[in-house]
Amino acid sequence: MDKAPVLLLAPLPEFLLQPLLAAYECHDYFHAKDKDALLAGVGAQIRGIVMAGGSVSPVALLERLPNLQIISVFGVGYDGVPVDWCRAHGVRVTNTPDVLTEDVADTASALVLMTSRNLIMANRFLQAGAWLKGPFPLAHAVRGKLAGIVGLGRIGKAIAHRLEAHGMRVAYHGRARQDVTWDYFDSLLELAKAADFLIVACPGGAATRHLVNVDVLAALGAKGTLINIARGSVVDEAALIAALQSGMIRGAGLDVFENEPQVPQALMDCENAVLLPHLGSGTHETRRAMAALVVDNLAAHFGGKALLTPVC
Ligand code: 8YV
Repeated sequence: MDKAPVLLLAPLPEFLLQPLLAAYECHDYFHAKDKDALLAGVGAQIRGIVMAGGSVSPVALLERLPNLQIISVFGVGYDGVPVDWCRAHGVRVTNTPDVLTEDVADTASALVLMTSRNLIMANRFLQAGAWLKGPFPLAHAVRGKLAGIVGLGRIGKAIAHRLEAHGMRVAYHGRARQDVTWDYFDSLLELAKAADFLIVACPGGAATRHLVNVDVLAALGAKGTLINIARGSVVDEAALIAALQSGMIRGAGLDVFENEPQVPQALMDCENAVLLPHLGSGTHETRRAMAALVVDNLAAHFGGKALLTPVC
């Protein structure tokens, strides 16, 4: 049987690439020098796309793939996919939910601890030999503090449980109140005012772009720390840098950025920010489970079976 032609929009790990190469005629759009020539050559045959959570498949690209049937996202976030367009054009979309929830929540809770206890600075302090001259300055406890979670989905809930285990109080903001015991704030500004840690765990995309703006940061105030493990687009990064520089907020712990992998030097220069290279789901175990979902969803689709994790 002929292998279905598939377009790869992102660099993929070997454990995903190998099964894809075995089952499909893969065309590496991400690394292609002449992307236009690649599309002119094979665009009309392409039946599937594989992309990462942080990558984009713009309508202008999809319009050049008249036989596209499925987009399989190697990630839970599909804000890079024009889902309405896909629905209207009968293109199915899949992602990799659940398997990464615990790792991403671990990363959020690590960022809370790293920022509150100043652990990165403490590590640098020791390595620089400063301990020999005196003790490291005192930090802040998390116990009793309020974690305000923005977006109480699967990942938000997993973060809430972890932070409760650290003795924190939890409240949340989202589109709707949920059947949970944590306090609901229908106003993000009010949640930011109350919170010691404002933790962004909502989807990215147009609907949440710059949801955390200068007003929210001002409400979070000097007692507050912003944590973002969701998408850089949710936070106005320029406003955040200004807030960190001026002391408007106490600190930030970020795994995601507006223009990854570019991180503004001004942000890197902020000593009150802990910055990670989008590693929330980055463990051997989780990335392999995500890869298996990508492969299994594609196999289900091309085998005429129901998708395991359909978005649409
Ligand atoms: C990954 C992500 O970094 O799941 C997502 O939405 O952004 C991350 O888990 C990415 O998709 C893997 O390349």
